[in-house]
Amino acid sequence: MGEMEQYRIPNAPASMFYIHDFITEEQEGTIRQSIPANRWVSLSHRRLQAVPARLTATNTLLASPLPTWLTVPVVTRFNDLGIFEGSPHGVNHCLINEYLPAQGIMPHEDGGAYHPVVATVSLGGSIVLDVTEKVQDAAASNQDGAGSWRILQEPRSLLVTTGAAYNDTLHGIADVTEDHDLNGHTVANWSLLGNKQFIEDHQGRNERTVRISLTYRDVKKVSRISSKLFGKAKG
Ligand SMILES: O=C(O)CCC(=O)C(=O)O
Repeated sequence: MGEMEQYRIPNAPASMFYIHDFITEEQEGTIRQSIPANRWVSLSHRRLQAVPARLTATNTLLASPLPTWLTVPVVTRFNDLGIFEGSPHGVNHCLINEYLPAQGIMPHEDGGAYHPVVATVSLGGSIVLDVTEKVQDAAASNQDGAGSWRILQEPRSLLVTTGAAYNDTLHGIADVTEDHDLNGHTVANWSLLGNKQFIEDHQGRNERTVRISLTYRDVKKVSRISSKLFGKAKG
């Protein structure tokens, strides 16, 4: 991942990387139009689709290739940058989340079902991801004293989370209509943003609009059964 070093977020847990304008507006539009309208699963606070499928109860992926609109150009560029270098299968799964204003996701970790690299491409509006150190002391009932960082994810950007950032932190998105107090002191990836002027012009505020995230991962446990059943096995 040598080329990635320039994108490392300096004030965040090791190792998080941020690339603004990872895809073009045209590519963003093409991906948004390709998301199937009839595959959304609605949760109480957002809707999502798992591609190619949800994991089974034993966190196994029934193998099936990702559609081209999810892999070109995004996964091709991951490969050029070595983002999933050393992962067992490379990218084999993508979770698509859609957030309306005032929708978010509770602090959580992605856990052991995946190789510890997650690469998130953002489409639509900007959003703040809150990253918090996991409290190690089992007796502690809250996150008091834990380190926390705010990552601003702009449209068309890429955020890569790996290493200790993957293993030792929780991430979540507040269910607000506006993120505020955004500046060089409060946003860990401020120096890497594509358009900090926009935030400055809005007095450090980001008004939420519809945002879609594509979170690419490598699921560790893969079953080839579905590929064989549907005649897609490559050997
Ligand atoms: O939408 C995002 O950027 C975060 C998604 C997420 O945390 C997840 O899918 O586990």
